[in-house]
Amino acid sequence: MNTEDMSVNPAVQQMAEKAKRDDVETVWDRYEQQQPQCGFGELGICCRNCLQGPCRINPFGEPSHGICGISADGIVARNFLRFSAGGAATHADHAFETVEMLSKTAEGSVPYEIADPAKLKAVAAKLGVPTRGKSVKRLAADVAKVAFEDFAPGKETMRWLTANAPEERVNVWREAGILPKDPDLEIRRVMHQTSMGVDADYTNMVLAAMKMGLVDAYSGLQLGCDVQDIVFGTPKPVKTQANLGVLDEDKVNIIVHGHVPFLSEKIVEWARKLEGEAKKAGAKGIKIAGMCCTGNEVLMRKGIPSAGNFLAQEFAIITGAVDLMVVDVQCVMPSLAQVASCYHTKLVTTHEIGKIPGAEHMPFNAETADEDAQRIVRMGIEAYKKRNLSRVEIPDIRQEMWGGFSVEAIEEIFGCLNSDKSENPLKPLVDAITSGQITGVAAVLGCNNTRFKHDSMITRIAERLLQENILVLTGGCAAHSLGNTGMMCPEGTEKYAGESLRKVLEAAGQAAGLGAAVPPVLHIGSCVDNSRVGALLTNLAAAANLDIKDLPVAASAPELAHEKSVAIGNWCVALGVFTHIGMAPFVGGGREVTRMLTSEMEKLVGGKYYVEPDPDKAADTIIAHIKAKRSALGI
Ligand code: BF8
Ligand code: SF4
Repeated sequence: MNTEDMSVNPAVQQMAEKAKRDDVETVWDRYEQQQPQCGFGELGICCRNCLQGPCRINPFGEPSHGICGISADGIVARNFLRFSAGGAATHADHAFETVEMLSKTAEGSVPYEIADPAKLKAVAAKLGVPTRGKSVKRLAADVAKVAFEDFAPGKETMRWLTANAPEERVNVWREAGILPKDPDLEIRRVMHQTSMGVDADYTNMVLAAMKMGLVDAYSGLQLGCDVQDIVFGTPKPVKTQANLGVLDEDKVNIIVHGHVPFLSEKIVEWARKLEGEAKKAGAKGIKIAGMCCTGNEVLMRKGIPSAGNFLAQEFAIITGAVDLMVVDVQCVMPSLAQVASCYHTKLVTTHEIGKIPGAEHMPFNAETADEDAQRIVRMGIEAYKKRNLSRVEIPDIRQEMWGGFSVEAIEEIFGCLNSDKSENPLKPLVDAITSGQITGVAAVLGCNNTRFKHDSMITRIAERLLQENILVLTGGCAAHSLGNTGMMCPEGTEKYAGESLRKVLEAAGQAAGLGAAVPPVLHIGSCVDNSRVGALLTNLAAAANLDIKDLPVAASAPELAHEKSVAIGNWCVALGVFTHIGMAPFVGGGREVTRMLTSEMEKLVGGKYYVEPDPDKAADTIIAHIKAKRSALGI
């Protein structure tokens, strides 16, 4: 494949050329080896849920049913439901780990502190946990207890759900029968429901998939994000840099990659403390750069630069300048071991469920977090000594990028435009939307996927939305894409925002004392931080006295790949949001399932999926949707 067809990012293109010269196999080689990909799988009409299979349906005739008698829609819905449960399980498990950490932090048995007692109090208040007279640690223990109870049986639904979702939504979900009881029960139930000879009713299974979206959102995203903010701090605007050019030829380069920030926070801390050792080894210091969602976590709170997203991970190592890459869980390509073996790069896995043959496994324990992080940083310094300078080529491409736009930060910034400070901080944003200065709000989120030229869909859609004066929120891998283009810094406001959006962002930046315009694409963080999108929409709807489903807003995961992105998409639909995705999540072989997801759901919950692989057509439709919502409101 021509390197220009792989990515819109010139730094990745340059490294793809180097990969060819260095004779390193990359994701794009394996993509080509997989062509043509299985048509049955793509349509979602193959089943191997029992040993009589695999069964497959002929979309044009016979066989029209599996051996057990299930229909095409039944198979498609069953696969879609299991896929959604996979996503919900990853986020719920991530969040559970953060709650264990919070509980241990409260006990004082791990070397972490509560960085944000104000957030702890706010979360406690939201949950109805009494705060008065309690020490920070006592309150943290009480909040952790409520979180653990959310994973236990015996209640109508999770407290994190009722504390965060608008009451109107909770009633809609209860009515639709999709209110989840607790994550462990619901995920277990889906595995049961989708086993052979249980559910054959596609409607029942599509609704259960929506329920998985709610499990994902409230026992995964919102819970994980809240706890991480409590322990590490709620993000505030921060300026950093993006793209492979952030790697430093003169320093020990360590990349933190994966999702759960407990280890990466410690690596950042110890990299600073061990600078002296790096200098003794002949380097000018230690450079930490972030990849994927761990990258977003340390960018949002510590201003650590972004090296790249999912499809850039191999190309970072191909620079020959990465001394160590440390990973935990999710979206870590197993091929990294193979790529690292072509250079001096040390690949370290740290999680008991995320081992890779060829990588060094170094278990990370909360109790010994400091020792573990030191060991890993020192391994990076050792590896630096073996760097082969003749193999090093770092693209001279980097871009200013801002992060740190938590809901708290967004409210603080726009609240500065209020002349009466007792007004709702989002009133200026609501006013700008009502007057038409801002057409609406869209979240452009999610992964990379080899079906699309890397970052091409994400960047084009965001560019089109900004031209139409639509404020864009971003997170996950999409944030790295948009950071690289320059849409996430004040110059991006000048270059990409439509005129009336630009004026609002300039005024807000000035009022908030940022010294520059607010960027037109706001980085809300990692994928668990997508809860911030839900929270902002909830608060916007409250400030406007409307339901979320009536707001001029949309969500888009243009290059979605992971099961998590589908679980999140289901939540967006259930929230009442028009949700664009760049490809059908293996449901095309089920006509009725497709109809439910792309049309019927709207009647039930107010949101629906919209599938479109062409970025300009997708942008046209998202813009038309937002404008239609405006018309319906008479604005
Ligand atoms: O949680 S956007 S490829 S890195 S799944 Fe993965 Fe997708 Fe990237 Fe983070 Ni999110
Ligand atoms: Fe075939 Fe039914 Fe078994 Fe699936 S569950 S493999 S469709 S017999």
